[in-house]
Amino acid sequence: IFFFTTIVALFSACTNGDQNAGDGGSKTADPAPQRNSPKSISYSILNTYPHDTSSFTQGLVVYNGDLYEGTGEYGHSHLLKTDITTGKILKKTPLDAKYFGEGITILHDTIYQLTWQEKVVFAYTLKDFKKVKEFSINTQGWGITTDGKDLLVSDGSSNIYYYNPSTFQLQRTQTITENGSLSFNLNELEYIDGFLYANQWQAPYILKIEPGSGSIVGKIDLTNIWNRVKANDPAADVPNGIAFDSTTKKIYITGKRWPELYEVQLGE
Ligand code: DDQ
Ligand code: CA
Repeated sequence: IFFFTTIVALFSACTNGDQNAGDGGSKTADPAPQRNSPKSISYSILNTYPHDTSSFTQGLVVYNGDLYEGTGEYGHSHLLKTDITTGKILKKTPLDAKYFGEGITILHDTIYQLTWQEKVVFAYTLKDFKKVKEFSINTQGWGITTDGKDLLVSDGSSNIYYYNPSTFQLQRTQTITENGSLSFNLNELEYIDGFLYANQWQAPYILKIEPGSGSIVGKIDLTNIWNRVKANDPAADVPNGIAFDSTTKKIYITGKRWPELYEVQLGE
């Protein structure tokens, strides 16, 4: 029990302790959570591409056919543009060492990058990674994506925050539930065909969420691929990173310091 408690304490040092984190008051009433068990969603790997193992992947996006990645760790955080199939770095800019970079998303040729505990969000031009704006938010920053209108942000709690992209005014907060119970540790995000997908930190799952209700309707279990990655590369950390090419409809996944990026096809 002592060992277990110690491990739990170590883990929680990195989690968002404030699991019911408030957000400044504009929380909207959620509809009664649906009590439906999520379906298990299968996947198959269509292609495997190189991924830089120095990337502590915190955000992953495909935009105009290129891969964009936000990486974390103090002193190592970057914003990167890479060629999907070769993994070759096309553009790269560092964050100041006082920031731990987190999720990224791109809307209307503007790149948004969260920071973990610094509560700062950076906005850059797509073309030259020029920093054009800085916003501050009231919560930690973990994952971010867009539904084409708002920016959707996770903070490691069970909340998804909807922000206006030009002002970063909080529009609404949605709690995420699995079979009626709150689901925690929502991390890297991707909006795909009307559903929100989320890596769950330190779990092998990608959660498929119905954004309107916040209900988890499906789960992709990455246990097999994660075990294989870890067996070949002990430095590989948790699965993190989902990117969707809305033009080709291809889905890519990876993890923190994983040597590979996978193009996957989801089953029913
Ligand atoms: N997050 O991605 C889950 C939001 C943060 C992960 C942080 C794991 C590394 C911890 C390093 C500790 C430095 C204070
Ligand atoms: Ca993503």
